[in-house]
Amino acid sequence: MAQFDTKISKFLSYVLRHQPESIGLTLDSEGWADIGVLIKCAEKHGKHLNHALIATIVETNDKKRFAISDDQKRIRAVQGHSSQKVNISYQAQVPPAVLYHGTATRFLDSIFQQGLVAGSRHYVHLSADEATAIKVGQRHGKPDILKINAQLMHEQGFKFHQADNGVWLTKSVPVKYISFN
Ligand code: HQG
Repeated sequence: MAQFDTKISKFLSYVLRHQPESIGLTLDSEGWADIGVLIKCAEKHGKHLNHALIATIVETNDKKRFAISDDQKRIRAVQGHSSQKVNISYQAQVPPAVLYHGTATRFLDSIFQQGLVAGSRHYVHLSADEATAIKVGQRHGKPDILKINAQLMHEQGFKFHQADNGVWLTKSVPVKYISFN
């Protein structure tokens, strides 16, 4: 992605996941924003967007972070929200037997005391493959990969969801389902 597009993608992540009110934007409970309104709100805050640019960013985004509605009128982030206005009704899905969580070495002590917690986001984010988990962990420092016994969690009643971009989501992961080697 070009540097300019990365900047816009970060701006869209910020307003569509975390702080829509920072530009006077309203998201519905499924996380959708009207694209025309988004363009106007962004313009008032010095960000020049248009429909074609938004469509390009949605299509080319490296992690497929955004989706456009079938009627082409609305946009949302597919996961990663912290905004309390949003509560996406993801379908419950059967997870793979094992999922991975990439984290930083400095968080391990706390994780093995409390389990994985969602923090400011709505869900703990898990990956189906280790390579993705390493990349996620690297964002925070020296990465370590935790293996999650998703099959047992599922059997014991924990709910899992998969966002449109493939990221697995669950509310929390107690210590007994986490292993590290
Ligand atoms: C850690 C990116 C201490 C957790 C990625 C993580 C992902 C604990 C950090 C998405 C803990 C939260 C999410 C505990 C969890 N004690 N630390 N009990 N429980 N943690 O950024 O999973 O580029 O909110 O291990 O690709 O790193 O934004 O979550 O290190 O899919 O699209 O607390 O963000 O996607 O960090 O990343 P984050 P994450 P985007």
